[in-house]
Amino acid sequence: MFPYSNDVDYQCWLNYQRLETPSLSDQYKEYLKNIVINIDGYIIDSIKNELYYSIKKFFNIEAIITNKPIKRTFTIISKLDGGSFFSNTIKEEEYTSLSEEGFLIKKVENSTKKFILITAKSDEGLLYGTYKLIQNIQMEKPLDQLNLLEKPYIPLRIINHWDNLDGSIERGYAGKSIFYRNNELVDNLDRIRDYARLLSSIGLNGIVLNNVNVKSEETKLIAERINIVEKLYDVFKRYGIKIYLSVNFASPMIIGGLKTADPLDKEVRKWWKERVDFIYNRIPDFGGFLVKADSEGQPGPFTYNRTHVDGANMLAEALAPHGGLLIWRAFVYNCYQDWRDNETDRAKAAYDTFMPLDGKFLDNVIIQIKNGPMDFQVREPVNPLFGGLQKTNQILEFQITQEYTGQQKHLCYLVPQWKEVLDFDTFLFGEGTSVAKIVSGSIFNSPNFGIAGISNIGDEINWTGHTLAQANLYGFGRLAWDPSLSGKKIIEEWIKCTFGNNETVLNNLSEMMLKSWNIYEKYTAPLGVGWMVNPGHHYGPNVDGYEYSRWGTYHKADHYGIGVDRTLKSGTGYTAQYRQQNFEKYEHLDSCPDELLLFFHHVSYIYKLSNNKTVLQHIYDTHFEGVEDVQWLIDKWQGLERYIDSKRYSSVYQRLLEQRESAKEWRDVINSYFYRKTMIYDEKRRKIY
Ligand code: GCV
Repeated sequence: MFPYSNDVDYQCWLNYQRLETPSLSDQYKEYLKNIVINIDGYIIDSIKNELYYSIKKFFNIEAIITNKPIKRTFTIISKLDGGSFFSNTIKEEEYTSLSEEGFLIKKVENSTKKFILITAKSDEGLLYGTYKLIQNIQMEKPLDQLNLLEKPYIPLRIINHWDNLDGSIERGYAGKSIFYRNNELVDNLDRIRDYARLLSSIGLNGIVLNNVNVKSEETKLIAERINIVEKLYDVFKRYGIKIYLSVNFASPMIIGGLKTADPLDKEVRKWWKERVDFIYNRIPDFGGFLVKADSEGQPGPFTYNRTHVDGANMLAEALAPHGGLLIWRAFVYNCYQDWRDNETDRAKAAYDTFMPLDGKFLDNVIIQIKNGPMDFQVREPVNPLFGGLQKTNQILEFQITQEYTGQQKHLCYLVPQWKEVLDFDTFLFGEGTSVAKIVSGSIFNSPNFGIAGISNIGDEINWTGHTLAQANLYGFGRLAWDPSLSGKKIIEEWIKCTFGNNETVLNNLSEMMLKSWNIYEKYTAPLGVGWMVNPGHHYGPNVDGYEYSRWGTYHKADHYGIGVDRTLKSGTGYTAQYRQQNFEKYEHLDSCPDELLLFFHHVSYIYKLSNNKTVLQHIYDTHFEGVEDVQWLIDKWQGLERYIDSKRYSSVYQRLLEQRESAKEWRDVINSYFYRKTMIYDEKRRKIY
């Protein structure tokens, strides 16, 4: 029986603490003593285990699980078609509005019995409903209000792992892989099972098991090392999570002995078909492939003068008979490109590559698009492919792992950033075509749309290194399920389930979390310009550190001004990739939002922002404020010392101290760089090092 470790930090939001209100605890307990489950299956077994375990932890009782009620009061988990006994308690409209993965939770009372009902059309729906009921208990929601109908807004909700078989994780900041060690699967799979529990408790339904940069050992996962995948499949399927693999486009050459990987070559096509048949023979519910092609050294169809359509469709054809999906990343750019002509612009690459291909991909191909046009910077505009593509399935890709946002040493709750992306109006089909709406697939009438997040977990006992970074994993799942949830609502849920229902903790911590992205932004690269990090590992300040800057600094700072002119009028023309309303907004200085000013425009340091401050004074001020704000975070956290167990308290505290030192370094490096460039004093005459 789980969990693999009893450490409270390990349990994350599933730590099932005793309720603080005894009367409510008694009410719930009455219903949960007898659990009625009248169906079988491996997902159903997971439901039974989770209920049994949580009830034991919440109430210190052993629930009796039966297939018929043995008491007058009970909780029943049953499919919608599960018999007449409760069917007249469900209204017609409830029945029709439940989707395949949705669920209904109700409290029912009549003269002979009282029960909580969890019902759904699928086992997955029942599992999600079970976690919801458990969450309601943990959040001490009154039992009387128990009447919930939920369904996910976005069909594909996938976590991506950049784990390698040797146990390393690309851009991982919380230890090694929980899956692999020394080119083998780890021996004990219990921790992986607990990870599956965490993922399905927030409604995720897919996982990519290996890094998109696929090296030779990982290439064998679709051949002689398939047993590793099979074992992982056996864990994840029990939690309704489909598995996907990243594949190397040159696999036919690396492991197939062919002389080419040309997607139009007959032998290559046959080879992939046989590989896919082989996989489905072993893993009947296999989700499909994820491919990074022609990007950062990965092979792709360009080698053979073929297009991304040729490459993606070839793989999709092999997967289609099995219902598999081919997810192809739009993160395609030439990192060696010479941008001195002022038109060449990395930000334009994804749109330039994929827009001409719109409508040419097969139905089971999905283009996975990073939230911004560059690479997960602290602030970027929304990728214009959202709002561009009209006839192509799309997945939105977020980075949960904090590569550019403090590497889980800094506190940076990313949900507010993701919300801005999801709420962004692309104007694709007129006003109101938000990114969330696009990736829900509803306007395209297709289930092959979704959201993906690069995982932030590793084998550190608390999964994410920084305890508070658990909230990013939690928030990613919750937003994927329901993008209309606010950052505040999500963080409050997370705090209650992770730390309990104490008011002071809830207030202080939610304020800290909600401000943290903004604080991080203040002391790092200003006004949306991005980068300014050390090359390679991407931690800490380095104003000219962009690794592909052989053609000049990325931010184009000189003595007079800073920023990248991406306007149509005088710059790279990137602004023209947006629909008219957004084009107008970004093209013109007076309408461009301050926070993205330097992403879109090159301006003088004395250019005035909307608050009447000059760009330079803004840089100075925000960098001083950023450090002060980190001190504020520390003070707030110190105010919680007596409410939080010492282990979690002190590990977060240590990281906040590290954040303060790093923020000071950022402040000093950035401010002195711009002071030396401009020789313009800080108006407040603060000391600039
Ligand atoms: C997996 C960025 C990261 C790389 C990552 C790449 C990608 O460039 O620095 O580590 O590679 O994005 O998303 O493919």
